[in-house]
Order: sequence, then C-alpha cells, then structure tokens
Amino acid sequence: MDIENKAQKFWEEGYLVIAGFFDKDLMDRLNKNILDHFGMDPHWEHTDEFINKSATEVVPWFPYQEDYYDGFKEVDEDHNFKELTGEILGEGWSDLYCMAMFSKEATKGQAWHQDCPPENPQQFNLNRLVYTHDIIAENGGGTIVFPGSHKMGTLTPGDPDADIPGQVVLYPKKGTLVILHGHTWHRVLPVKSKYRVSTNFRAIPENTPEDITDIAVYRNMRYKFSTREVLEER
Ligand SMILES: O=C(O)CCC(=O)C(=O)O
Repeated sequence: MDIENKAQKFWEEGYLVIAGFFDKDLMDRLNKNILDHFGMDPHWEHTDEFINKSATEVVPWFPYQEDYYDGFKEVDEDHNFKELTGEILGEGWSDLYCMAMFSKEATKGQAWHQDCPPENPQQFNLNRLVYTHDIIAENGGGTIVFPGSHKMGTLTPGDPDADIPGQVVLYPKKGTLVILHGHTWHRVLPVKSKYRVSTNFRAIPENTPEDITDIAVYRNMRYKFSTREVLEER
C-alpha cells in the first residue's frame, strides 16, 4: 500500500476510502459480536431532544469501556492501519476510543455534522470507520461526505439532512476502511435494511484534548454530549 499517497489524498479531500482493507473473516466475526451485543432492537442511548433535533438515530456502544476486545483489537493492532494513521496524523498520535454504531430498520441515519468544532484547524479527531457488512444502495445507509469541507470552516446552517450539491455518497462494502477528518461535513442516509452497523476507531493527533468530540456541530445546533445540552441554536 502506498501510504504516503493515501495520506496526501486524505489531506486534499478530507476523507479516504480503501476497499478490502480488512480480512472478511475478521469482519464476519466482528459483525456477529456487534449484533450479539445490540440484538435487533436496542434502547436509544441519546435523549429524545437530541434524536429529534439532530435527526440522528443511532445507538453507540463503547466495547473497551466494558473490557470487550474480541475482533476489535485485531483491527486496532493491524500494522497497515497503524502506519496509515501515523502518516496522516504524525508522530505522537493516539487512539481516542472505539465506538460501534447500530441503526435499526426504517430509521433516519445521521444528519449532517462535524464531530468537533472546526474553529481551530489544528484541533480535530480522526474517524477511522470500519464496515463489517456491505452497505448497498438499495438498503440505504450510505455515508455522505462533502469533499474538501475539512478546510471550509463551520457546516452551513440549514435543513439538517438535505442534499448539498457537490456531496459524494459512499457505499462501503464489508472490509472497507473510510477515514474521515472530524471537521469534514458528513451524514448517513436513512436505513431501509434490517440493521446498519459501522465501527469508528477514533484517533487524535498529539496535543489534542481527549474530550475533543464532546461538542458536535449540526446544521441547526451545536450539541454537548456530556451535559446533554444544546449549546447554540443555528
Ligand atoms: O457510520 C458511518 O458511516 C458514519 C459515522 C459518523 O458519522 C460518525 O462516526 O461521526
């Protein structure tokens, strides 16, 4: 893998897609572990206010907080995964947390957001999204990105999940790695299949606070997860 070229492309576009990055057997095992945890109808973790206002219907799971590592650690410890992360973030980067995300059938997906405020370009998280099953157009659940938006400042205010001309829709297959800058504008299309799962192995550059993703930016608000409050209406 030409890691230098890939990192350069990431910095130009604000995202990177690499199909077939992870072994399919590992993905099958991980997908099964994730489904065993969630079942098909997990309880919502977020408040009703957040779910309604953010148009985001996803249930998170932080397996390492429960000392659950089976399948996740193999991803984290993959040599190419670490090399590519280091090439993008530079020396001194670290893992932030691992978060599996589950969306139920006939739910909204996720509205446009930035994972952290973009005012300081040096302060950001890196999303390393791993797909353990195929996301295909007829099932919905595509991941949408706005190329170059990691350098465009704050997500424009507006309809939380309307199309923005120039957006790119991704349908990552099993084993695909999608790397997304935390300032890149992104969202997830409504889910029509029985379920949708993705796992985010978030990382940060050196000198980044560990609570960098506590405040997210949506087109209609800034939201602080730790206190469950809307900080700003937009
Ligand atoms: O699941 C995806 O494809 C995107 C997840 C996402 O938007 C996020 O982790 O911030």
